[in-house]
Parts: sequence; C-alpha cells; structure tokens
Amino acid sequence: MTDTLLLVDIQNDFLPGGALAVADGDAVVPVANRLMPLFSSVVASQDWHPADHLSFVDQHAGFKPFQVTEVDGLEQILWPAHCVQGSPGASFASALDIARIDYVVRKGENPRIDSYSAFYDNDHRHQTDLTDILRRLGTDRLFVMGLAADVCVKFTVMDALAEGFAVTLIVDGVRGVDMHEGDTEAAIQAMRAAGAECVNSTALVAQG
Ligand code: VGL
Ligand code: ZN
Repeated sequence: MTDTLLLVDIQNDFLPGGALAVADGDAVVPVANRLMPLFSSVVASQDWHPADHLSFVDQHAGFKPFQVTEVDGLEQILWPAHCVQGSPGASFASALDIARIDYVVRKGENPRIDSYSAFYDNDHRHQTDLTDILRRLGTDRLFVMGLAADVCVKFTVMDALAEGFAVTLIVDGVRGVDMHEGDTEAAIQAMRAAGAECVNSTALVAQG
C-alpha cells in the first residue's frame, strides 16, 4: 500500500495578505509540515499563470472580481490576478518545509483556460504529469490537503477519484474561499459523497 501526500496550491497569494487570500489559509502550513515526514512521497501542485491569464479580472473590461463570464464557451469566475509565474505570490508559502517536496506539478499555464484540478485543465482536455507521477510512485491512496477547499482541492479530489485513486481528504488541512457562505462545507460533503475518506491530521500523526 503506497500512500502519497498531495499539497494543493499552498502558495503566498492564497494566504492572508495575498492577492486571492483564503481566510485562515496559513493554518494549513503547520499541518503540511507535520504530515510530510510521515509519507514516502510528497507532491505539491502550484497554480502558475502567465500575467495575461484569462481567469484574471483585469483581462475583462467592465467586470468586477468574482463575477462570472464565459471564455471559449466555458464558464469562468474572474479572479483577482494571482500566482503569476515567477512572482512572490506564486511561491510556496515561506513557512512551508519545501525541502520535503519530491515533485512539483504546475497548472494554469495556458492563458486561455483555467485549471482548478492538479490533474486536468477545466475543459478536461489537457492533462498535467500528476497521474503519471502517481502511477510511477505506485500510489494506491492519495492524501490531499491545501487551498482552496472549495476550488482547487475539490476539483483535484474529484479527478483523483475518477482516475482510480483511493482518496483521503485531510479536513483540518484545508480552508476555502467561501465566495458564498457554506461553500467549503458543501465542498467537503461533495468530496465525501464522491468517495473521499475524511480524516483529521491528528489521527494520522497518532498512527505515525
Ligand atoms: C485557485 C482560484 C483560482 C485555488 C486557483 O488554488 O483554489 N482558486 N486559481
Ligand atoms: Zn488560479
């Protein structure tokens, strides 16, 4: 049984003070640091957008942040510019123990399409290396935590299940954007309903 830990988008722009701050987002960093030594392999995804990415509200005249539009026929939430390639906001959280990360998977590099999932672009046509990496590692069960619970964590967990991995969501290791009240709780319920097991990191630490 090979367990792999996947850290989703634990980047400065998603922490308090960042461009797309998730409330209490920095709380996931000590959880990640505590869990990483328990896993033989750790993979981290990194939202990695060009400066003119079409998910950015500044690319759409007359729109406000968090409004919804269509890009190439696909619904697109317009986010504040965030995680621009090479910027400090795109870097992993400075308190994150990055020496423990074995593989980094970048996503959202195509300017025309968003990529919430660490596996696939939102149109499900282009795939990252994540499935290949996990298969090479012999991953049976993927433990997932990070940011944001109701966006990238949710899409990543749904794709992981569809790819055939058993998934455990580390509930105290996620925080959500909560664009609408209750989004995070609903996302956790949806992941559980789709087949993800839910645990707290304390249970994993106790097991060693
Ligand atoms: C994310 C919105 C836009 C995330 C990334 O990591 O959850 N959310 N890009
Ligand atoms: Zn993004």
